[in-house]
Amino acid sequence: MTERSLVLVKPDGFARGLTGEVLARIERKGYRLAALAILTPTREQLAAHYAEHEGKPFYEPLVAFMSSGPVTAIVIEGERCIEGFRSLAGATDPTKAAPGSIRGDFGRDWGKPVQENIVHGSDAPESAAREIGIWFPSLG
Ligand code: RTP
Ligand code: MG
Repeated sequence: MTERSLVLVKPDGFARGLTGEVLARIERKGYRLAALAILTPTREQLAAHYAEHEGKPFYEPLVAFMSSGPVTAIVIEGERCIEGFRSLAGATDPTKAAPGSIRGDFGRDWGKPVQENIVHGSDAPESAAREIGIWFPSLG
């Protein structure tokens, strides 16, 4: 089924100049770019985006990290692109992520209280719709 997914190049990926690399991998895979923006997330956007993690030990460091600088927000489109992008991204823990994946090729543990793992990708059609509404209200 043709889906949309919300991808973020997180502040670590943006600062390291990996936005182009992430976009190239998305395009080489055959997914289409439907929207793209560079912005520094507000606490309100992050509270909405990460509502499911509120109260967890990594929540505050995660919000601090994600608001520390610009991100690239991208809407991608394609058959099963939600699962497909998570496969391109690799495991959450960049030390465990398989080589060949974005996190496996470029991520590692920096000894910080939150995993800095370069990208975010929606994990289900419902969360994709919710997240696209947060980052691109005009597409909602
Ligand atoms: P994402 O939402 O960013 O695509 O990543 P994910 O589904 O693989 O991971 P999730 O469980 O949704 O966690 C969201 C983000 O929080 C940070 N995190 N740090 N210190 C930790 O143990 C820890 N756990 C999660 C990561 O940045 C993760 O991507
Ligand atoms: Mg997640």
